[in-house]
Amino acid sequence: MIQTVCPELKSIREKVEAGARLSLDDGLLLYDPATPLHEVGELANLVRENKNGNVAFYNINTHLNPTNVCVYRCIFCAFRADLRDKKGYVMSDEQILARGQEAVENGCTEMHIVGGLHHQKNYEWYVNIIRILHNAYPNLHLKAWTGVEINWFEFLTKKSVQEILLELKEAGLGSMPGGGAEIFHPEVRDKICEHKSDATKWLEIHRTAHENDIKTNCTMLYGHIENDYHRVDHLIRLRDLQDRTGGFQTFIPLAFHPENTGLAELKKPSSIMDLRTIAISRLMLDNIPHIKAYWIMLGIETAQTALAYGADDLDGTVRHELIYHDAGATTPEILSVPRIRELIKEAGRDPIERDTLYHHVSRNAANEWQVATD
Ligand code: V47
Ligand code: SF4
Repeated sequence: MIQTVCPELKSIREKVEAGARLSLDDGLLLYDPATPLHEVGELANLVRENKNGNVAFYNINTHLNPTNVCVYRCIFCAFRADLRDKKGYVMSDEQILARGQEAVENGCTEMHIVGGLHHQKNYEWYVNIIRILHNAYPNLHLKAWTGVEINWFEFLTKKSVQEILLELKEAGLGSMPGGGAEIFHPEVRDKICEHKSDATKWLEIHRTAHENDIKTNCTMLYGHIENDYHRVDHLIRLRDLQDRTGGFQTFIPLAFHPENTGLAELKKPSSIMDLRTIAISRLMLDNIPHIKAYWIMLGIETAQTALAYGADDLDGTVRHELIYHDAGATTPEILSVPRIRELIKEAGRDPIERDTLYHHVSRNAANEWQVATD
């Protein structure tokens, strides 16, 4: 039983303790700065421990961004380049395969693949990336292409979402990351990324993935021009889809990094905002199993603290991350396994290595891994 000091929180506390669902108004109250953060965090921690006990997950992963050239111009993006930009690049098959080799040599279980929507690359180029990596490294899970990219493939090929997803699955796609969700509400979406797939399309693509046994993640980009209502509305739209499909594995709130973007005049969100958003996500998304505190964006200290505010996952050791480092993230490029385990233990949690689908992973002395059978 949690002792709530803030009287307005009483009915929310009763709902959380009874396992009942929170409403839009509840979400707005939780975002009110007058609602003490530590009480919101305590409630979120209750849900987190009911769902995931004392465990905090991490994985050993790498990122691959095969190109940064992109037809879109999302105002928050520091990663993209124009076709003839000096900064623009496209990786060759050899470079892509070398990344696969490096990943496997370093014990990675997952490669997270996303990139720009290149003006001149056809759909087959994107399918081929999955195919060559999967053929060469069949044990490396390929978590690839956001809903925005799948929507671009629809435009390129005029095929249905289902046909595209099944072709990618056949080529070796393991699951899909949660990017491209940004903020669903059109009041914000139309200003920050007006040309890319809207909320209905993004959600339709994830629904179709779930219906075809492809697990996906989901995200929310916060701390720019959106308000409390837009954030809570976003969470409820994700929760509604999860009620129908159960296919989301984890939700990742993404803290906006303004440097080198079209919104460079904004400050990045405070740690208070980060922790409140993690906690509210845990409380609102009662049907999504995991909440990820993505250390690359939050910073190591806030991500570690987030393990007491609703989060049960730190993402991975990560190598070759570009999207946030281009936007001014000052976090390291990689965390070692001992360091990530130490951070989790220092937060009072039990570190568990997972694979992309949240199976526990065990390793032998030669660092060869397998899904643990317990
Ligand atoms: O959709 C782009 C965001 C997302 C910036 O599924 C920015 O496990 C902050 O979705 N500041 C892509 N954010 C990354 C993503 C992700 C990350 C980690 C794990 C998983 C997962 C997914 O990055 C984009 C956009 O929302 N983004 N620019 C920026 N300046
Ligand atoms: Fe392109 Fe993605 Fe950047 Fe938008 S966020 S400009 S779609 S690379």
